[in-house]
Amino acid sequence: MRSFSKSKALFKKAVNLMPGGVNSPVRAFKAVGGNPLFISRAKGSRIYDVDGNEYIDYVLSWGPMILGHAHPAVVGALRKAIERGTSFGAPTPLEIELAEMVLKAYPSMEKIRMVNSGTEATMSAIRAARGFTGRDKIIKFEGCYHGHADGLLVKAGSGATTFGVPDSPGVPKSYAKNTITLPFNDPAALKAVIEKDWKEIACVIVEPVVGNIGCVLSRPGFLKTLKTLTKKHGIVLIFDEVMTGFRVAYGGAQARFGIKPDMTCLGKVIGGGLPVGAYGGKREIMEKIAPEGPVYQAGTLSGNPIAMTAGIETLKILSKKGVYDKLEERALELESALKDAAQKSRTEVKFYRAGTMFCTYFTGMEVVDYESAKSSDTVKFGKFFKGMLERGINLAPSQFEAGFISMAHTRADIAKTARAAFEVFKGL
Ligand code: HOZ
Repeated sequence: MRSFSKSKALFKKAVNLMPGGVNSPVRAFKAVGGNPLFISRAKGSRIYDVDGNEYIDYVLSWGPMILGHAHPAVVGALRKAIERGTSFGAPTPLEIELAEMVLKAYPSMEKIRMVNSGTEATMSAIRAARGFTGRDKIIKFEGCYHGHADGLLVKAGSGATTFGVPDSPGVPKSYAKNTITLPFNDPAALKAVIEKDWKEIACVIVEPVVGNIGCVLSRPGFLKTLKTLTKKHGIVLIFDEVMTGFRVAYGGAQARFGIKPDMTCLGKVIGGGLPVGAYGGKREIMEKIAPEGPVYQAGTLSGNPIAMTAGIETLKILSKKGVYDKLEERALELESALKDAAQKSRTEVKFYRAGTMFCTYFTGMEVVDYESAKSSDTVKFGKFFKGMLERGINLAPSQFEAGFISMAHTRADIAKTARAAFEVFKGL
């Protein structure tokens, strides 16, 4: 049995200092029971808690650490960058370097603005879309989570669903009324609303793979319909690729599925583990942003040189030939191994994957939207989570989050994970 006594003692202190003892709700173990692990360090595919326990990590800081933790090239570049100063509040060549790398990988983006988080990216992109179209309403899909800005916490996934508050108190009704929510993967519902109300609709924002209710893939044709309808009615199509960007392919979901949105939001991987977000898109939309245009958006630390450095070094490695083939191969190994473990243990699970994002649901239903994701037996998930943790496998402490694989995950890691899953499945 592993000891968690130091984590427990720290959590006891933390709950008196921070709401729920954490600085972001999804970190708490509320949905699975117990208290969060306090982490002391991480390297490659491994993460270590303050009690000295080692885990194979599939959380990867909720996605950014695609190279694995503390990659030597990133750490080395960061050391040098810190020596030169940590923030200037003025332009640096690093911003240009990262912007060029991103725009080259995402041809749908002609201009980009760096911000500090995914929340900032989506909030600002929506403001730009509203400023550009002169319309107020937005469409989002049930279970998609686009950060915690007012107006987006409506039928939101991630921690909002995990903790049963998809519609957060504190969001004025007057904000929420401008957010239309529709089921994901339902082209008829989308068509009906857009055909009727398009004159009022500024944008549709979507996670092209819904990573905030696990890992929900779009049905064939759904994203294409989205593109056709938005284009026809002058509605801005925003892909929230905070999770999928540089993750499901170097060019993100838009490259993987061959759909060009009008705007894209990024975060996670482009910061290489530091706080970064970005939004961008068509020139005529981005030209509305201050100081070029009247739509205001700003940030003291935006384009921070340390964060830019981590992003640049990460993308340099990811852009090398064969990296995504290797990632895909490893992810497929995990998929086959977990499906095999489920079959051999006669456990009813559904496993979904897009590149190196994945989720295991305990349901007999195909998971295609918010409602079907919620059909998963979360009590079983909690037992699965705990059993895996006891065996040294760190998964997200919620059914409604994606798992991630990094370049540092080895065949041996996958094999160990599958053995643990078999044992846990058998005991469920
Ligand atoms: N948005 C991520 C979860 N799906 C992680 C950030 C957080 O909420 O802590």
